[in-house]
Order: sequence, then C-alpha cells, then structure tokens
Amino acid sequence: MSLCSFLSLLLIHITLFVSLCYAADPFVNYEFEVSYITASPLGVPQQVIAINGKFPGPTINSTTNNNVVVNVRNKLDENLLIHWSGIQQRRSSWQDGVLGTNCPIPPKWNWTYQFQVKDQIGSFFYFPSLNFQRASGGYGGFIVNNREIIPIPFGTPDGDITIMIGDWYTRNHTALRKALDAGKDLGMPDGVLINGKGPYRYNDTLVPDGIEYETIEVHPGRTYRIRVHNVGVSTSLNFRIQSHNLLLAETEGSYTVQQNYTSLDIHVGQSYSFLLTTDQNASTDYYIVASARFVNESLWKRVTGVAILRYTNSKGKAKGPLPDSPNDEFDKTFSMNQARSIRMDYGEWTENSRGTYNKWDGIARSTTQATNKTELPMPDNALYCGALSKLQKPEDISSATSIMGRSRLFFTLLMIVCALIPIFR
Ligand SMILES: [Cu+2]
Repeated sequence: MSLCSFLSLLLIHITLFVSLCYAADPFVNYEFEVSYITASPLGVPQQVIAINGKFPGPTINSTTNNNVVVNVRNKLDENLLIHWSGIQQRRSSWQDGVLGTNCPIPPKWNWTYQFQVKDQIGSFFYFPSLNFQRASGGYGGFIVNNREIIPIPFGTPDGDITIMIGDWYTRNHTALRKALDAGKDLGMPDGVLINGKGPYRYNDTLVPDGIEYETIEVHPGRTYRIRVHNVGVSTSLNFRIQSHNLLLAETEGSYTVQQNYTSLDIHVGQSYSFLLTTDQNASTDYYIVASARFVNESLWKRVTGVAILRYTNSKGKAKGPLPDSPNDEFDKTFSMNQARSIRMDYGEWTENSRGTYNKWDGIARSTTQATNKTELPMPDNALYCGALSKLQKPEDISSATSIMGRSRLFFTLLMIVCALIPIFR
C-alpha cells in the first residue's frame, strides 16, 4: 500500500472515529438513593419515601435526545421500580419501570436506568410504580427541554418552577395497601400537599399551627413557566393562583394553543405548563391553591393544598378567603368543557417548518424518525424474576456502588478499540 493511500485511509478512520464520538448524544447522570425518612407534612410524623433524603425527589432536567442515566439504589424494605411516566422508551421497554415488562429492584440492590428521551419535549414526573409506594412519595419532576435549534413557541421564561400537587394520607403506603387489600375504601385524604408540604395557615380552625408550607418567590413584571403535576393517588384537583391568570402552554409533551385560565382541573397523573406573568401590585402575597373536585366542598375543606406566591417586593401576607373554585359538585360539564378547550398547537407544516414543533409532532416524530431496528440489546445488568429468575446473577450488595461511571468508561474504551482495530489491521 502506498504511503498516500495509507494516509488517506488513516484520515478516513480518524474522521469516522471523531464523528462517532461527537455524533453521540450527551448524557445526563443522576444518582437516586431511595429510602424512608420521617416527615410531618401535615403535622403528624410519618414514614415518607425520599430520594437522596429529599421529598419530593430531584427534578430530572434533560434535553431532547439526551441519554438519561439514573442509578437507583433501593434502600427501602421492599421491591422498587421507578416509572418515567410519559417518556416514550423507544426500543428500551425494560427501562420503563413498570411491573410486567420490568423485574423489580430488590431491597439493597441497585439498577442503573439508561434511556434516551428521543424526539420528545415536555413536562413529566417520575414515581415509584410498585406496592402503592407513590402514596408515600418517591416522586419528582422530569423535564425534557427543546434542543437549541428548535425554538419554543413562547419567549424564554424568566424562571422554571415545578409544582407537585397531590392528595395525601397520614397513613403510609403499607397501611393504605392493607386497607385496599381488605376491600375497604381509602376514605377522604388527610390533606393535599404542594411540593411535599402542608397548607399555609389561611384559616386558623382548618389548618393547625406549625405546618411547613411552600413559598414560591418571584420577581415582579416577569414571566415564569410553572409545571404543575398531580402526583396524588385518587383526587382530581382544581389549581389556581389568587389574582393571576394561568396561560396554558404545554401539556405532557405537546405545546398547546395558548389560552388563559383562572383555574384548571388537573386529574391524577396529569402535567401542565403554564406561563405565569407577575403583573400584580404585590400589595400582599398570593395564595396558590389545589382543592378537591367533584366532592362536597364544605366537607372537604380541610383537604385543600395552599402554598404562597411571594413577589420580592411583597408588602405583606396573603389574606382573605381562598380564590373560588368552580363549585359544581354535581355538574361535570364545566370540567369536561374545560378539558375539551385544550388544543394542541397547530401551525403550518411545510418543508421549511421541519425544524419547528407543530401539530405533526405527536405523530410524525414518534414514528417515522424511529430507526428500523426493533430493539436495543439487553443491558448486561438486567434483572430477572419469575420464570426467568434462575438467570439472575447474584449482586454483591456490599459494594452496591455506582456502575454508571464504569459503563460509560467501558463504552468509550470500546469505541476507541473499534476505531483502532481497522487502522492496524
Ligand atoms: Cu406512564
């Protein structure tokens, strides 16, 4: 082989290697240690599921096509699976974290989830999917940002705020599960939490003293994106902020036609992004409210989540009664019409609009851009259970450290070896 052709071959190989390295989508890494903590969100000490000692858990912040790696260590006394609700798991169903496709992570074991948030955007949340554990917490936000080349259909917000609302019982998930297994009703929840915290004391009779509540601080004259998730187990909630409009902009992976709501019903499992403009005079703080729907509201009064929106120039505490809810216990048409009023962001589809989000996103991006391979290879740390449990390798739980670093190093080394082999052949 002449020197020239050798050099050109070498050049091709180097180019290929470099492009392989840089064509790979970026990784975002998280360590989740899932354990019990004692917390008193409603003033009663109880067992709560925390991630890295925190309740709610950390928000996963990713961008379209990122490889998300979450090393989950199970420090509970029972099996665990974390479900990434709304994440499409294309060709990676074993990363979905639900029973049926995934074997549970036994206590003391770890499992490293790795998946790509391929061709999607939006606001989601993750939660433990087994044994009614979600009733004890273990949830957190999951954001998939737009890639830079695809503009969002609104101005860049001045801040991004995640709000998790949900019904809550002072009994833990084990006690609640027992009741359900015995064929009993769970009964009325003991409260509604906002970001894992109890209600602000807007009413001395309804709310006991000494409850820790959530305060969201904002600057006047700005626009914030607030992502609201109903992480509860059974209660539909009406969400509203005193004296403010909620401009709906996105829901669970689709941008919507932007419409103002004074309040919005958010059912269990749903996620919505609103644009909140801080255009009030800050004469007081403002109530953020999540109250139960389709129930006798006077009976359910104490089951109301209340947090505080505080302008940096606020002149005092929030006061007066909470802003009104729709109050239509026996009439579901308001709620249904409200849901029907939500429209996906249409927009013209042309060859030139390929780079923007439009009505085809929900369909086209999740099908046509998928590769023709049907599945990725099974990860070598796969968990086996049931009829396949004899395939399970024993796990050394004494050194249940992160395998994430190792697997990435291995991947990089593999790429280098692959690129070098043909050169020295
Ligand atoms: Cu789901």
